[in-house]
Amino acid sequence: MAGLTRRRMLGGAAAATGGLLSSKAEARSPDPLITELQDWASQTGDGVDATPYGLPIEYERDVIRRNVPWLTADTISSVNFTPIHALDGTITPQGCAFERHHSGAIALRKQDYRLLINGLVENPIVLTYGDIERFPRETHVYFCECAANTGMEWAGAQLNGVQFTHGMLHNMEYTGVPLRVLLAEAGADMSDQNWLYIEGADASSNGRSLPMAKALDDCLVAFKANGEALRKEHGYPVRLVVPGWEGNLWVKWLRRIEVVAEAVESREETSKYTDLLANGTARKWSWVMDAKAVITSPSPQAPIFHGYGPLVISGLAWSGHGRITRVDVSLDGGVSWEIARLGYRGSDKALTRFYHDIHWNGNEMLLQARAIDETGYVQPTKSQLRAVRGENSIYHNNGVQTWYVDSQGVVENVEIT
Ligand SMILES: Nc1nc2c(c(=O)[nH]1)N[C@H]1C(S)=C(S)[C@@H](COP(=O)(O)O)O[C@H]1N2
Ligand SMILES: [Mo]
Repeated sequence: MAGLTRRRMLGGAAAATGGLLSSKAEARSPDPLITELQDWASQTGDGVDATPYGLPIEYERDVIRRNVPWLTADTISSVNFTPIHALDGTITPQGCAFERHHSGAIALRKQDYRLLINGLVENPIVLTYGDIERFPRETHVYFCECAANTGMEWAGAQLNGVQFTHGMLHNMEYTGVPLRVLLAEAGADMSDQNWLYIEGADASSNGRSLPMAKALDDCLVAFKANGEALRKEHGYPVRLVVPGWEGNLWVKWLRRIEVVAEAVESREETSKYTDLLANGTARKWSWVMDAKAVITSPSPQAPIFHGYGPLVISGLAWSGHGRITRVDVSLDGGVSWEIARLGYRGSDKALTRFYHDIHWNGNEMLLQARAIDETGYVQPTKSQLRAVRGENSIYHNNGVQTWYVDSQGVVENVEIT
């Protein structure tokens, strides 16, 4: 892509809109949508009793979770993906936030809900849903990323859509009780070397060991997401929120917390969710999701339909280590980089939206984004990652993603070697 030229408009977005877009509008007139009376203005609309709980308008019916049928043997122990190519801002609506279950999503009534805290505690306790609502609560926005997100891309470009390459990701505003408050209620031995073994009420239980320090730091026993009850598929009525750490630790339908002196080394932290390295040994306890950014539009499912001129490049960035401080965007496959504009200041362990406004003249592009977090960590390229991790991995792929844009605006998942 050496001959690739890039033209940035000096006047920025305002100049771009004033010039090219308004002249196009003139060419379209007279426009019946402006000059003629339309049905929706000559008839009345739906009454307020038509939709007691709303769904997106039918014209948005493509903005849905999708699964990849060949990935798993059945849909019970499987995953679907958030349509991040079609969303903007940072909050993921629960209705299209990815689901990952090991034994299906269970229906558990609030009145049947119990949380047992036992093990190395002075008073083992059983809490009802109503009990949990009576402890002091907090509200925070956090991203949740499955460790397997982008996992299929270790072997090279595989899936042609950011929904599938990066959509095991959601970002919600959670309301819940800090885990440390409930541990104090049970009189837990909070020594630093202790662990918690956390289980869900579903058949898989998804048991995981959590170090005491993380439990005391920022984990939440959450019962609301984006202001409303958790959806069944996200763990109704109560789930654990483990900010910045791999999604597998975010135990849904939270049933039991046992304070233990040693990690349990369950299936989900030995046979699964460990990283097989080039030398044949496996790395365990790789909990934190390292900084990562991806361009959500344009992307294979969101090609450039509007032709040449102003183009908004947009995407998401996040880090399990804290705030995103900068996102760089490249149009030429990483040869040169420009600093993107952040939607608003990055917040701790939550998705950050970025924008990069360009004037596109039909040149082919190799689009990339890379994230930098508050620790100074810079998101690696896929080759840098493979040099350290080998090629046997499934989890924790945070390499820089490349989209090839052709002169027609069609976008494809590619990899630069
Ligand atoms: N009880 C229980 N908790 C669970 C799981 C599960 O199967 N059962 N799946 C885990 C995995 S692997 C991930 S990535 C997240 C996904 O959360 P979500 O379904 O709300 O997106 O939940 C985790 N918590
Ligand atoms: Mo996961």
